[in-house]
Amino acid sequence: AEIIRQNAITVRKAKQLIPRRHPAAHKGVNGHVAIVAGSEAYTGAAALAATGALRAGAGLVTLGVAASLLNLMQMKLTEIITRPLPEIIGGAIGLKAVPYIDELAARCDVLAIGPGLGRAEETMAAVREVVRNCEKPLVIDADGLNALVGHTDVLRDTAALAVLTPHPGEMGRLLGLTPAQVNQDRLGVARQAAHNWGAIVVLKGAPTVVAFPDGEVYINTSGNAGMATGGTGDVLTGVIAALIAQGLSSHDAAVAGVYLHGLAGDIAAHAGQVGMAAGDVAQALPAAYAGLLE
Ligand code: NPW
Ligand code: AMP
Ligand code: MG
Repeated sequence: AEIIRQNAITVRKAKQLIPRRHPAAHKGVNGHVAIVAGSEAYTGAAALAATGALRAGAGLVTLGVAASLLNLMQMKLTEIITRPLPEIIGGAIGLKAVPYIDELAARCDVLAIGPGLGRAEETMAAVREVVRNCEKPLVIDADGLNALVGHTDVLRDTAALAVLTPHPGEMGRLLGLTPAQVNQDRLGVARQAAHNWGAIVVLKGAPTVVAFPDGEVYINTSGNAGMATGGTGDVLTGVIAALIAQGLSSHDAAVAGVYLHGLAGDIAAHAGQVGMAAGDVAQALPAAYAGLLE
């Protein structure tokens, strides 16, 4: 059997990678994250992804969201810029949203797409079209990944390098495996998928594995079971996008992002693992980031 060289993502590694802020920085140099997320049932996913990006240091964050949800998101999110997108039904975006998202991505440094979008047929088609058209770094999560089931060829067709952040359920859907089968060989499964798709694969769980198309793999060492609660993955999507916006390569942003997110979870867990909420993880991000600058 092939011996796989695994790298641990240690605090030392994360400290090496985390972007330092220039004393004369302005919001422009800290990058602009575009997020396309949310639907009627899942406004929280959009809010958490946007907040994750903000709290991981993005200079600006613009959230594209179905027009009927715009006012609600404006009330929830003070610092986030909002853009209304054409929708089909139930706050789900449709194909008419594609040109608006393309234009948003063109004006931003990175596009994160997927949390809470829902699984309507036309929404899934719209996501695939956006991925095909995109020329900026991508972070694809949740229903953005569900849109790729049976269509992973779009990852080969696009000019964009994508970071995919599946949990074992989403990974299983993409590969025709059960979550248990994915978990039996997390390293091997993530590594093979990254190679086949030409994308960076962040296979979430305990522990999270990060795999690259060339076969390189990392295993995260931060995080805890308090993070096993709805919405923590949506926060991670924003975190990785924010690090790309601040100038890291998608490679380094994936590695440093999973550590930073887990460390924020560890800080939040000081108040107790049971009953921790995803918003607590987002709230702990500045302290986690500061810890990595020491
Ligand atoms: P089970 O339950 O054990 O059989 P889904 P989702 C499996 C949004 N959210 N190890 C799990 O297995 C998201 O962004 C919105 C093993 C089950 O089969 C999405 O858009 C929130 N198995 C949407 O909801 C907060 C694991 O995966 C399946 C596993 C649906 O996303 C919540 C469940 O996955 C949420 O983030 C593991 N570690 N992890 C909001 N407030 O707006 C997962 N599975 O069906 O993709 O459902 O992840 O809830
Ligand atoms: P999602 O299922 O998309 O909401 O993502 C869940 C997030 O929480 C991922 O970043 C997981 O790695 C993390 N997480 C969930 N359970 C654990 C655990 N037991 N230990 C460490 N991290 C976890
Ligand atoms: Mg998720």
